[in-house]
Amino acid sequence: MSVSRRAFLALSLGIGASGAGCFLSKTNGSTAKDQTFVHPLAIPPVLEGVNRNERKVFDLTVQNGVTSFFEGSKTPTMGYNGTYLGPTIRAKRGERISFRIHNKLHEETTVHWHGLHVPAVMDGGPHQKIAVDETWKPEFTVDQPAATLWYHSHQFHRTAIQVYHGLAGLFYVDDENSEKLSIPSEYGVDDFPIVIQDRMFNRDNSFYYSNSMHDQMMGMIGDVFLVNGVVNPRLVVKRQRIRFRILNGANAQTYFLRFSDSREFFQIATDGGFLKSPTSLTELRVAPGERAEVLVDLKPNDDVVLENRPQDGSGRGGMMNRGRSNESKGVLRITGNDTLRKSEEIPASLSAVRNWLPERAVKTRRLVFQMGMGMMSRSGGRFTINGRSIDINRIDQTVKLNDIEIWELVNRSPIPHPIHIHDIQFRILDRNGKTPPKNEQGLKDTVLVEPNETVRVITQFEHFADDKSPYMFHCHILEHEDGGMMGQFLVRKGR
Ligand SMILES: [Cu+2]
Repeated sequence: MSVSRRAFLALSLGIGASGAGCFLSKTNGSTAKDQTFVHPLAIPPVLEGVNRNERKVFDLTVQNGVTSFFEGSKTPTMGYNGTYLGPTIRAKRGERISFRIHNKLHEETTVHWHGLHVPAVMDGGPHQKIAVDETWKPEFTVDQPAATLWYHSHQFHRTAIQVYHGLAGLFYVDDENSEKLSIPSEYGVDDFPIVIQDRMFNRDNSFYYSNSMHDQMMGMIGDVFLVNGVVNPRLVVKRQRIRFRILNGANAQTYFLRFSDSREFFQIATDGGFLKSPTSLTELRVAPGERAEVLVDLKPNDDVVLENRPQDGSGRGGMMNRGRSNESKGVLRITGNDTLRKSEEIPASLSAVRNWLPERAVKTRRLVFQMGMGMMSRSGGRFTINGRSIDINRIDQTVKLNDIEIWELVNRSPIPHPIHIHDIQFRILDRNGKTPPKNEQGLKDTVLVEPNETVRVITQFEHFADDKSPYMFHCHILEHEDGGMMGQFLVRKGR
């Protein structure tokens, strides 16, 4: 039995029923130093589509399941084609793909293609509901640069709980550039999907999910890390250089990732594809919904831990952190084999990255994100954009097809909000007037906006117009999204 497991059981005996102000801890404040990593990192299977009528067809079943995260434990979960999370969907730019998504849950769900540029009716937002026992058959052409994207539930008012229980998976887009770059690209060998989440558990090992005011306001933050659905994971590597495709799949927590020995690594891609060139980092901030691809080098017999170090100023400090320490916690242990196959040099240049000149923008929209500090209420409209909570029957913004626009994202609340815009990839123009860091100078679909920060992003709304079906824009802290911090925009053909 692991240290954390024993600590958990000891704690369980001393703690009453879960509820507001009382939460259970699997780790009892243990830090990276005394953590054990006993479970081999799981690699989600790649979903091989079937070629039919010049389309690649993918079958997904949304289902309930039971997952064992600890020895002998049973946690009720949800997954795609499995009990927790889903397979990695892989398609190449230019391919026509279609899905048969069957809902075997006991409740409605949707499947949103986060980061994919698709028609609004194919987007899988709250309007594309899949009733119990129904099958949704979206179809679209993949037409965007190679990127690590993902898919997840976007069920109205139920996104947080469904994603928390496991409804998320990765979606890789490949293109000619990604296939010819000399970077690690062997799936599960030197190119690893890394879906990071945090969860809390009840004494009976079910997920602890709280509707308390605190957890709805801060978002549901757990004390146990999962990587690809594995607790205390360990990865043994046989190559000198590895690529991590990191997805922050958390409901609410922004991660500050670094290696335990502070080694340098290189970010090569943002949400929407490759950066222009690799960017040296020792720490990576990745907010819920964001992705980052990084390269890191190992030496034979290396033993290093990927850690999360919560930061002051990340909105989790002071009275907001409910007694959590700011100490590092291990996320994933990485061990090098005693011999490592040598990798090729990292290319100096990765890709051209699309950009738009601010002078070409025909419109600037200002979106102000606020949250009430009083009693939280789903219906009370405490999470707002421009003073309004989501109304699923209201269109908040109407964009003209092919227009280049600047969206000014203003955070007037005490905690950071990762803002996600459907349909498009954007570039960050500036943060409070300053050029964003180099590793944010790529295509993005989600951007963290700090308290008192204004982030300007620029994009173009192309290809898909629809007079009736809107796309969503929202905070990717899923409790905030479900709580109303979401709006709808139409893309319409010009007069
Ligand atoms: Cu938020």
